[in-house]
Amino acid sequence: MHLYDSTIPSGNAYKIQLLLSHLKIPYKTTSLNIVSIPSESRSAEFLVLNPNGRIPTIVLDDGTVLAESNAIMFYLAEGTKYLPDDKLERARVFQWLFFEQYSHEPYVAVCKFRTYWAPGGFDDLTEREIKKLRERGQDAIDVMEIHLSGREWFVGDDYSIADIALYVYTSAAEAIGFRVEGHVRAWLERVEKVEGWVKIKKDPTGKCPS
Ligand SMILES: N[C@@H](CCC(=O)N[C@@H](CS)C(=O)NCC(=O)O)C(=O)O
Repeated sequence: MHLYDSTIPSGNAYKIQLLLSHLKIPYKTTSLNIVSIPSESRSAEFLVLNPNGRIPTIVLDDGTVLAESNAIMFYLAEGTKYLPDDKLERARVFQWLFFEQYSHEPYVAVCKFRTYWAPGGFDDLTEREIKKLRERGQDAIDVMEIHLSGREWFVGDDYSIADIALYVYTSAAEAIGFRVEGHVRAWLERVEKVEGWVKIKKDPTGKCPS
């Protein structure tokens, strides 16, 4: 398997690196410079693989290409303990994967990228747009705090790809100014104790401290 990720530590790519580590599946990596203008993920060569021009993208040994971090996790987790068999529990995993992509990642991940790497940071946004990013990101983390009250994991009694999807950017949230409270904090610590957990890759630019 071949994983296309980025030279800077992408949370969306980290989802795949984390799951592959839990599953002990070996893979090769090509890291694209997504901070360059244009991003290397927009090269003609890469657009043949993923017309959406984004990482993570995987290429299986038979040449099959798959994009979108949560779809890749779903594919890799099928038949493993990281994706439940029960119909309702699977639907609940999807509930959190869609929540992550619609209500969390567009705000928390965007704030992370702009804080550390985007040329000009937040400069091209109005005060109102910055406020919206911060408020919506905080709302998502607050929803997680409520859900985790009295629960160890997002779905059922076990760690699943729903936890991985929500972990990657939430673990970076406090350092970029979001409020992270007790239940989320305890859950972040639980995730970091799961067998096979690995730290996100180091930032070669040195801008992101994690
Ligand atoms: N919904 C996509 C988002 C992927 C995404 O936004 N990837 C970013 C890095 S985290 C990227 O490739 N940016 C480069 C670009 O847009 O040119 C997923 O979950 O995989």
